[in-house]
Amino acid sequence: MKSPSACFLYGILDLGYLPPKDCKRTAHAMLEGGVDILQLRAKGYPLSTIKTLASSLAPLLHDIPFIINDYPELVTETGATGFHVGQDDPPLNQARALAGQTALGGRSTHNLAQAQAAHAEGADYIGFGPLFPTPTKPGRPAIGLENIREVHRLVPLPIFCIGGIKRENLPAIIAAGARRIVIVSGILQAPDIRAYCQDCKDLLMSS
Ligand code: TZP
Ligand code: MG
Repeated sequence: MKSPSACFLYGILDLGYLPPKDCKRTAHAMLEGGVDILQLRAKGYPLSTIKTLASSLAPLLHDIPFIINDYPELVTETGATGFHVGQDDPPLNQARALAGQTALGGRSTHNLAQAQAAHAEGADYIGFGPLFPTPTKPGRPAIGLENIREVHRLVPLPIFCIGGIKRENLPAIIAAGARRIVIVSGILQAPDIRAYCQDCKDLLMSS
């Protein structure tokens, strides 16, 4: 299994953008395009649907970490690798008690203090953003690019910048100090998902 530090392009199967029936096909295209770590994000879906879907996706991923958003209690029974939680969710150690001690745990952060706190509580990686306003996370204020370099200086974890990142603005985000990124809508709305991921991965790896 790849460790988060070996991951640069983080993709999300977000059921706000695709139905459950399209997840396998989309996951394949993302993996072919070089996505290193994949999350299932299923806001508003019943737990039973998320469990069934996650269980069907986990075997496809082999050495790619498979992360379930919001539900650490589903990690073990679905064969996922880990979980991702937000600022309003319980401490990592509580989530790990549900997910199993070897589960990867990620935390969303929106500023430097939250990023440092996530490191202190034992997160395996963090999300940092949203850099730009995004319809994928409505109402969440954008934090801009100013703190990207500083968060990398302060926090010795894999840091995945997120929010409004597209292939088109990726060079500017890399120039601002980002090394790892999450893209949701840019990938899921691309006419050729494999090629889109490949282009983004190439930009990340050549920086
Ligand atoms: N957390 C912060 S921004 C965001 C999440 C889940 C959504 C990012 O989605 P997109 O479509 O890549 O802007
Ligand atoms: Mg959450």
